[in-house]
Amino acid sequence: MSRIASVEVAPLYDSRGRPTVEAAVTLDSGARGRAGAPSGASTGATEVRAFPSGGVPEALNTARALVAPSLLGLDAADQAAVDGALHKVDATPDFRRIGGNTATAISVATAIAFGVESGRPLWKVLARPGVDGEHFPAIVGNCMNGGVHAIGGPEIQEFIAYAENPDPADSIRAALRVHALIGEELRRRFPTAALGRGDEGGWVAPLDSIGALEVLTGACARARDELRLAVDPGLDLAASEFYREGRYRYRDRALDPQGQVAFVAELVDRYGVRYLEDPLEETAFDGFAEVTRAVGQKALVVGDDLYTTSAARLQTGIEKRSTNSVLIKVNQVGTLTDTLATVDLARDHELATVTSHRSGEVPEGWLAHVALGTGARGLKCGLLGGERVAKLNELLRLRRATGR
Ligand code: 2PG
Ligand code: MG
Repeated sequence: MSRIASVEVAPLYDSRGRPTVEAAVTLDSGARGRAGAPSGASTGATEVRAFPSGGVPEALNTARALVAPSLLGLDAADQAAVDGALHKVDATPDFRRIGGNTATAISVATAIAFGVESGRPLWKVLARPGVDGEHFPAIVGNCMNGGVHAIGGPEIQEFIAYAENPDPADSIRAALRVHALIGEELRRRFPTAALGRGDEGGWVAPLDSIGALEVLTGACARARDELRLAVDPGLDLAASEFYREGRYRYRDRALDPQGQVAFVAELVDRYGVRYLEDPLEETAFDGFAEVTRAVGQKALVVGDDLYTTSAARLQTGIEKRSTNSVLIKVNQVGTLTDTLATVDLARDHELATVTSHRSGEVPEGWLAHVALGTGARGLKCGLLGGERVAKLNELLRLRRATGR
C-alpha cells in the first residue's frame, strides 16, 4: 500500500502574479509528488471555487488544519479514495470551503507521487483504457489575445493556431511559426504602434475580431505553405464575456442568439476555422447544438464554460448534441477523479476532449501528461511565456520517452 505520510500546501504565484497554491504529497516510501494549480479569468459560472472566501491565506490555514490530517494514511494508489476524502472534508458542492485549487494541487500531486513510487510517469498513471501513448494531441496554440485576457484587443478572446500533425514536434513548430508570422504582419501593418502580448502570450493589436481573424488566417496559410504542415485557424470566443441583455455585443454590432449562430457559421466557412470554442454563452445548450449541426463536420465545436468539465453538464450536452468536443480543465472540477469521469463520459460517446491550461498558469508540465494519458485530441496550452512553453517542452520530452 502506498500510504500518504504527509501533505503540505504552500503559496505560489501564477503567471499573472496572482497568488495560488501548490501541494507536495509524500508517501511512506519517501516517494514525493508536487503540483501547482492555475487560475482562470474568464471563469465559467458553474466552476468550483478556486479559493475559499478568505483567498489563499484561508486556503492555507484550512489545508493545514483540516485537509492534510484527513488524508494521512490513505492509499495514493486509490485516487478515487483520496479525491473522495477531499470532497468529504470540504462538504460543499463547489469546494468553497477548502478551495478547488487546493483540491487540484493535492489530487495531481498524489497521482505524481504514486507514479514516482510505481516507476511510472503521470500520463501512465492516468492512462484511459486503450490509450498507449502512441497518439499525441494536436497543438491548440493561442496567437492573439482579446476579451478579458488583453487590454484593448478584440471581443473574441483567443485567436488560435490549430496544428494537427502525426508528430507533435511538427505541430509545435507549425503553431510557433504562425505566432511569429503574425508578429511580422503586425509590425508591417502598425510600424509605429506599441504592440503587446496578452495573458496567454498571444499578440494584442488594435484590430477588431474580423481583422484579427484575417491576420491569423493569412499567417496559417503562409506557415502551411512554408513548412508543408497542417495548421489552421481556431477561435475561443468565450462568448459569455460579451453577452449582455440577450445580445452578443461586438464594437460594431449587437447580435441576437440566432444572429450569432449565423455569424460564427459564416466565420467557419469563410476562414476555414477548424477549432471553435464557446461560440455562445454558457447556458445555450440548444444554441450550441445549432452551431454543431451547421459546422460540426468541419470544425471541432468545443464546450468550455458550457460544461466546466462537469460530467453532469456534459451529459446534458450529449443528450442535446450540443458539441462534438469538450474542454478539460482539472481545476474547473477540482480533482482528477472528477476530471477522468468527464473524460470517460466523452470517450464513451465519441466526443473529442481537449486538455486545457488556464490564463493564469504555473510553469509546470503536468498538463501535457493529462493530455497524453486521456487520449486528448488537443492540448490547449498557449505558445509563448515560460508557463506555456513548459507544457510544450514536456510534450517533447514525452515524445522522446515514448520512442518517437
Ligand atoms: C479559456 C481559458 C484558457 P481562463 O477560456 O479557455 O484559455 O481562459 O483560464 O481565463 O478561463
Ligand atoms: Mg475557453
